[in-house]
Amino acid sequence: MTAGFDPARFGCAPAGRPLLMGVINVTPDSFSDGGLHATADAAIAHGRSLAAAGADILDIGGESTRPGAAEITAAEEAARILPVIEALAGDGFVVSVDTRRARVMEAALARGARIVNDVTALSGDRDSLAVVARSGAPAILMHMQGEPATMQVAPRYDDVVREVGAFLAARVAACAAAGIDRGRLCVDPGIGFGKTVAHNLALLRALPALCVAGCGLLVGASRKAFIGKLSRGESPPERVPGSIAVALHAAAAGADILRVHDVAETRQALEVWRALQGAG
Ligand code: HH2
Repeated sequence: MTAGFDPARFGCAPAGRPLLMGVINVTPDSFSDGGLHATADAAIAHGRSLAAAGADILDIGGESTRPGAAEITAAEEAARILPVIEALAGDGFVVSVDTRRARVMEAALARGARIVNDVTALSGDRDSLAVVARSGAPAILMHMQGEPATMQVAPRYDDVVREVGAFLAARVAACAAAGIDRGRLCVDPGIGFGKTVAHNLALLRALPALCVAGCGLLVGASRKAFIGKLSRGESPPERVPGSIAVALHAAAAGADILRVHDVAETRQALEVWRALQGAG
């Protein structure tokens, strides 16, 4: 765990291992599970099963950010996720909303979401900083190069670790200037968002260098394409073992939150890893 991270600020009890954020995509087209939980009822059932499997946080998104994904309207996004957020928050689970739109953040927080997860690090909508500042909610700031529609066409950096680290530090400073203190922020290198396999590996090897003082660190590598590229070209549901390898690596490097699709499998691996560390 990083020095600045307090699970209580994110509504969670200390776990002695990274917190697990279970992914719920209420979308027809997500890369990993597109269409599987596209109705509210299916998404709510999936959220309950992730919580039963040991998720600490349920991350609910209504817009796919997979490479090449088409944008949808805020109204469409809200219609997909709000009933799901209301039901799962009503059950007492800690819910985060995965959105880049301030209007959707505001509506989600009003329906019981407690955390804002933004792949644009609160830079994609000019009202996001104010909405998060006013709400008092914690937020996750992720790095992305470009836009989902084109980000994987030709990602380019001179020094990916330095550039992603500088971006995250700058966004934390922008949050501080807007009245959002570091203790309620997590930074995230944005694995797969405008990055080649080599960029993803460089970032994962340098996780401690990407931390921003006073903030937590989140890693989301679950089922992503680079895992198949490093192995035998497996499809997203076949990338669970590789995802667990990244999760254990990130845990050892001090990650505070892991965003994963396969909660039961990751949790079992983490509990055994933790016992082997002598913390068990
Ligand atoms: N990855 C995805 C979406 N949101 N948020 C954070 N903070 N970090 C991530 O790495 C991250 C994220 C992409 O995964 P998924 O939600 O499964 O796919 P899609 O965007 O196609 O719905």
